[in-house]
Amino acid sequence: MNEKWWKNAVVYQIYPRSFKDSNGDGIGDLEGIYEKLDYLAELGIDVIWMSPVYKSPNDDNGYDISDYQDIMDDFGTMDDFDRVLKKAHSLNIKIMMDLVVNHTSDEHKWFIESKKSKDNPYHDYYMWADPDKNGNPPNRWESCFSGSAWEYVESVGQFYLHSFSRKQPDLNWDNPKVREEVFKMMTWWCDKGIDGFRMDVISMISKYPGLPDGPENGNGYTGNTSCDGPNIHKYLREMNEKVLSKYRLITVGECPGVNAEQAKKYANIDGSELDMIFQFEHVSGSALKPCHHGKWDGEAMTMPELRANFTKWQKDLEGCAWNSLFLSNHDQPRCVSRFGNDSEQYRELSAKMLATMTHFQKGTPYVYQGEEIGMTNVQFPLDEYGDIEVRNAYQDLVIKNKTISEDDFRKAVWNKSRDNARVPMQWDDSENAGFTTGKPWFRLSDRYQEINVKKALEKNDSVFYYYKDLIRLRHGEELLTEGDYQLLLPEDEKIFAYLRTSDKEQWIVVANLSEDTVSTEGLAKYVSDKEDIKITNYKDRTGIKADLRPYEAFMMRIR
Ligand code: TEU
Ligand code: CA
Repeated sequence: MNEKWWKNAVVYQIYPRSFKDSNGDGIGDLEGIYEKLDYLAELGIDVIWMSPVYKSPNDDNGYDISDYQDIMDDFGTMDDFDRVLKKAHSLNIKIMMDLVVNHTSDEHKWFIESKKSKDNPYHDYYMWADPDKNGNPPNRWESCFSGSAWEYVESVGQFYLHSFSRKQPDLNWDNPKVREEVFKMMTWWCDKGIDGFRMDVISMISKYPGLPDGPENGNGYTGNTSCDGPNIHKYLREMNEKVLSKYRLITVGECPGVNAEQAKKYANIDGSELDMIFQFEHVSGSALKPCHHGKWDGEAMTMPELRANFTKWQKDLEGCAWNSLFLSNHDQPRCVSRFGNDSEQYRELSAKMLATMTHFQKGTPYVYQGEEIGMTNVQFPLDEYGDIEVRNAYQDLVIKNKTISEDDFRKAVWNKSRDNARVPMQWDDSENAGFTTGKPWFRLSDRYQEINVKKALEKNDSVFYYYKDLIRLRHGEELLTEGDYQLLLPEDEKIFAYLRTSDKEQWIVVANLSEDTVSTEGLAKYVSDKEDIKITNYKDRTGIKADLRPYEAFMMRIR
């Protein structure tokens, strides 16, 4: 297996809490994942990115870890994890763990010690700061979950930094002991046989000395004050040298606040840091209809903006770094609702179209649980949303500062909340969509009788089988891994078309991101007598010429 095996791999993200419950407590668990590994093998994916299953008080659904080397009771035991790992490997599926080391839970033993006193040996494991002369925090930093990023602790007379919830204190990566503890823990997991790490907000681990303020209306990611700090590459190179380079892993850094130029370092093809990163420009909304209240209002990028952003990352990283390709994850609304059309008429067509335009770019594609069956956003009553990001934003924006009405906030939550992705997986049309025999921890979508795995497996032109084809093509075609990317029709308002070219062949990918029928005359010069259709979401498509119908997409060999 070549050392960069992940270049033609497809990764499937599991959010364990919402994937499959095996014991009727309404919460997804490791045994549930074990039960569904054959389903994932059928889909053809190569790697599972498993969102955190470690011990955690669940303030941020497991992204607040209190013991990195033990399993949260809700999810089962370490034996359960070992069984999942063993069966996954027997099915030639690798496991990528979620590494959350920008912060721990405040219930981690390190923090319990750290907050005891200034001279406790663990005190400098975290980011503490003295109050200013008026007793206020050292800067204006905001938490990504609303409010100040600083919490005062009487016992030490200092504030500690929490870029996220107050139960998620930021680790002090400038302390070599912290780095040593993290690398030791990573090694322990690698020696167990896991195959990689997705690194949570890894671009935030190096803070600027003196903790300078970002722009006036900053929040946890704004400016460089909390992202892409001065020692980030030193620490990632150290991690690579002491851990990553010793194993055959796949690594992806979650990098809010990192642009394409900066990404070249994080995802450098020289293998000195990480294999790839998640960038967030394409899911940060339209510059034409921007957000005014954190993430909550604003609109998705227009198609021209989206196409320009994808193309920028394709061209900028070409030859020097590697892209991840994603439209969904556990923090984002469902892509078919956000970028496609989740009506009964167009949901499947647009889900397939979005997957086509994404999967055939140059990079490693990521599929989020439920995306492969076209799961959609939901619209629940506001009090059913439990995610800390929503709860805190509601208090901050609606109750405290009254900058957005409850009605507008509800609509914003329906469009943009992370909960859209955390609605339980829809396995069949039985009660609770076959997710649990108990009371589900979070409400099911009202559409699970229409949208579920059982139905998808019984329908030979379902979104599931389309994804299975995409993955088969990704595996089988060297051109999709290494071929050059070239955007076509840069000015077109509705068509996203690009070429993938190797020295032997040339393929064209065409997607109509609109509900309109549009002409392909702009592609006339690519019509060839060698047209060989590879995949299409309309069965009767045979060549480039015919108009594109609503949400039509295809990929074709043209040379
Ligand atoms: O997310 C960081 C991050 O960028 C998210 O805050 C995301 O941009 C935002 O929620 C979108 O509204 C990581 C994890 O993926 C997220 O689940 C955790 O809550 C967060 O870090 C803290 O660990
Ligand atoms: Ca369970």
